[in-house]
Amino acid sequence: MSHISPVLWEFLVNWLKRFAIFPPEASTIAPYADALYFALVGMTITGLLIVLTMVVVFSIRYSKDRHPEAIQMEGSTLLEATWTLIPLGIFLVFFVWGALLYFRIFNAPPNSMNVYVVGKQWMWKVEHPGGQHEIDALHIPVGRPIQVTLISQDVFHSFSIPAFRVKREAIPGRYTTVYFQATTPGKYHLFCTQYCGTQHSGMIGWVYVMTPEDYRAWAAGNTSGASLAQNGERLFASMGCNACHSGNAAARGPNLANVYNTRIRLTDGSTMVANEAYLRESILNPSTHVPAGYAPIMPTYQGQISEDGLIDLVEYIKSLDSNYRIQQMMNKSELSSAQAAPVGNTAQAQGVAKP
Ligand code: HEC
Ligand SMILES: [Cu+2]
Repeated sequence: MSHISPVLWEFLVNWLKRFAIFPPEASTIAPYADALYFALVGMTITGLLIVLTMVVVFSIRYSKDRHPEAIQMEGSTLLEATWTLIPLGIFLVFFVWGALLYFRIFNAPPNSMNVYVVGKQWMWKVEHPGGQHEIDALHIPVGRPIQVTLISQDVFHSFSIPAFRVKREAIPGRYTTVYFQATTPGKYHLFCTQYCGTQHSGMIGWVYVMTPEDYRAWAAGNTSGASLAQNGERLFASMGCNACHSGNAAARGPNLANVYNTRIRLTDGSTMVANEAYLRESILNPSTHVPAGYAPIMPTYQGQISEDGLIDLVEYIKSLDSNYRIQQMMNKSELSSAQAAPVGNTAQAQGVAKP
């Protein structure tokens, strides 16, 4: 590119960087998303050039001067089959490619760290299972799969981290999830990309990707004293849930230990996996799916528990599951063993990530 003036070149490079037309690739899926994007752009430009060339060439070659007498063609099956099957083949390649990428983006690996994000006019509230809370900021360790469980407290929002090539709707009344694994420590934009009211443009924040040792120091320095599960346990007692869910054989409600992520058989014979969404729904609308062998006597808690409270309860019920507890412990010890060897720079530990 040396034949371009160095000033112009510098300007172009800076413009591309500053205006974030092309944000950095900072997650494991970013290069894959970009590859698909460029292939689509490339295919579109190729199609455009083919059509343009034909328009120009044909309008010269078959102009009235050269061909005063029109020749009528009654169609050609071969031609039509060709221009149908070739694009069909091309589009199917993109369909399969896109679908594979989609599954990759939306199926978090089972060892992911969980983070809850509640969207509300006009901020992102982040809750870590360890009890760390933040607003318009998300601190995560590099190189670990992170699963974000999203919900909105009011209108539709959209959780977007361009550098990770990740975007997912935050919907009122329903959990959605998105997963990513950051590859480079640094500070990245977090946006709401769904117009959600007058101050929508202010619904922005930063994602801080930290080395495991910095992250551990941050997590230790920012606990609110109680984990989400501990808050949930308190709420469970104060709302009287344990009156029916005591775990005793005589209890009127099902035992909630080890229900998380298991397949529940319902009274109508169907089954459902007791994921976060199922647990939340069971608290708000217990009659919508009644487990087999139980009477629909649980009262609805609609309007009585905030989204934050529901997250606490869900985390508490999850913490009753031994597999989930083991996973949490493994996540923790993996982070701490990464910390054991080199002594981390504590100046970076407060979340002042490198640019
Ligand atoms: C009056 C007794 C009662 C109270 C109080 C009660 N539950 Fe329930 N709960 C039940 C019964 C009975 C079922 C199963 C039938 C149904 O879903 O309606 C159930 C089902 C559930 C389920 C689904 C479990 C599964 O195996 O599918 C969850 C989760 C749950 N309750 C959580 C709670 C929470 C959290 C509270 C407190 C905010 C609570 N319950 C309060 C009786 C109760
Ligand atoms: Cu928004």
